[in-house]
Amino acid sequence: MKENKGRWIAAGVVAMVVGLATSYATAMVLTIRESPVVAVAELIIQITPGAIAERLIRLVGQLDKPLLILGILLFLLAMGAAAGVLSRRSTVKPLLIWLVLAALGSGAVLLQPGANVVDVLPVLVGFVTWVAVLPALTKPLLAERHHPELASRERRVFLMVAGALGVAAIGIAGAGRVLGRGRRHVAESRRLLRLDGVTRPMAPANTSIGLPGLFPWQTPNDDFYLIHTAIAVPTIEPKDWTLRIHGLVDRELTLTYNDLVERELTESWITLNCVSNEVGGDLVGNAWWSGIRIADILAEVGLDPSADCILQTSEDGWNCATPLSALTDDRDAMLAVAMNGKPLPIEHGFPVRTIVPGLYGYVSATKWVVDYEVTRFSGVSAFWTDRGWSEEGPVKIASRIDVPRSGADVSAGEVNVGGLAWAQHTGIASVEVAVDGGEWQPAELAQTPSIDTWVQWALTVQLEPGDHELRVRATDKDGLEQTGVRRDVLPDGATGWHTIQVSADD
Ligand SMILES: Nc1nc2c(c(=O)[nH]1)N[C@H]1C(S)=C(S)[C@@H](COP(=O)(O)O)O[C@H]1N2
Ligand SMILES: [Mo]
Repeated sequence: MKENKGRWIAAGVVAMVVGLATSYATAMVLTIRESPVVAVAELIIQITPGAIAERLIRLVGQLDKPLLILGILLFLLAMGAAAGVLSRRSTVKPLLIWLVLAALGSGAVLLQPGANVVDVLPVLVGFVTWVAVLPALTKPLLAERHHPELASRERRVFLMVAGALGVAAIGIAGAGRVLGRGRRHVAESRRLLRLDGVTRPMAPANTSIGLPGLFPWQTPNDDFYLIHTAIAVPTIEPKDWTLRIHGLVDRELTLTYNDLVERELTESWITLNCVSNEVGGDLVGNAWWSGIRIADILAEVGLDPSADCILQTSEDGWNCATPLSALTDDRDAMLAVAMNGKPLPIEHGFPVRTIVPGLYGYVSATKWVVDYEVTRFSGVSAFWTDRGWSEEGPVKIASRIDVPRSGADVSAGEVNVGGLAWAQHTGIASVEVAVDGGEWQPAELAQTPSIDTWVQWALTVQLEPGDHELRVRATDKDGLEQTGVRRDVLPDGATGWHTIQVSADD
């Protein structure tokens, strides 16, 4: 029997279009990013060799990006058509097409600066749509194959389903655009925001120990680790933001964004840590923060002597309790409005977050913060402490080997070893490395502007040919030596020496 391929192609193309629409709508509503198709276009631009890209751009001028996206869309429609044709004989083969495309999309999304797992959701939604829609469309076509006598009825069913889905796709994409407009507008507000007094210094030169391959002392915003429970990142316009300070205070205060940024600004280098950072892990970053000292604001509202903490709440309902002592002593605990000289990135808490040197983020660094309740630890419960994490969260002393990487092959003889060490708000006094459990050898330390940042360290060790184990430990400025006892991140941060294996060749 001669079958009309056209409708199978149409089925695949419609499934593709509906999937692109749901994926686009998800990106608009849940994320602050463009659709995955744009991520793929950006990846292609990135990996296209410069000379070719230049020639192409000269050829098509300003149209390079729209043309690239059009090309990707045409390619996707062709893939949809192929999936439709393949579904005549197989249910697995079209699935493979969807899988490969979803993998490519996820890869492109995750390679974007500052990408988060949530940013993959649009790809996932598109994939599920493809998988669900294609069989719905091919069902009448299959029915027609088995019951030729019903052909004209099934043909009508097919046309109706395809038409309805096409219309739905337009509706979904349009609705996503409208719903997502508010979110996207915040990105624009942030871009246009000018913050008087926010400076953007270079990392002081003496903070670098000068060993190639080390992580930079200053972490760029795009590389800064991200931890939050919110699925859709809160998007708050500065003009709509307020912080209510209440509870055990003499005078309740509600600050607007302008009230806040009109105050005197404090700026400092502060390293932020996640309590979930494993030994040797990278959930830690160092930035130049600009904000308003919390201690000054608390002095204004007047604290009841019985209070011992502030229950901080963010716009998305996440909360944590922070000891008042850390908010009122001489450290630079601040309501931060800028990170590395730029308004806070949306994912990092725009427009205002708390930063407290020396405390893990889960007990202090509330992003999108909107409420401070001055209260007592005995009466509060907060997101992570309800889940078994410790009420107190001072950062533990830690050190990490970044060069060489664990498992690396190095040349025997003199080998440069280096990394980072931190003990925020106490400071690092010394770092030592031991080879194969031998004597601890002192490393050289770079400088730091304060005790609130990590420090780069390096030394040269002698390695005989063969396999070796390197470990590092630090000592803080109070004389506390980092313990070698291995402890899990739960309930109050990991301990233990970072230990790596290297192999030295002749
Ligand atoms: N609103 C909100 N703020 C939050 C969190 C969160 O889940 N929601 N996570 C905290 C944790 S556990 C850490 S380690 C830091 C991480 O900050 P970053 O994502 O800017 O690196 O934010 C803190 N602030
Ligand atoms: Mo964290």
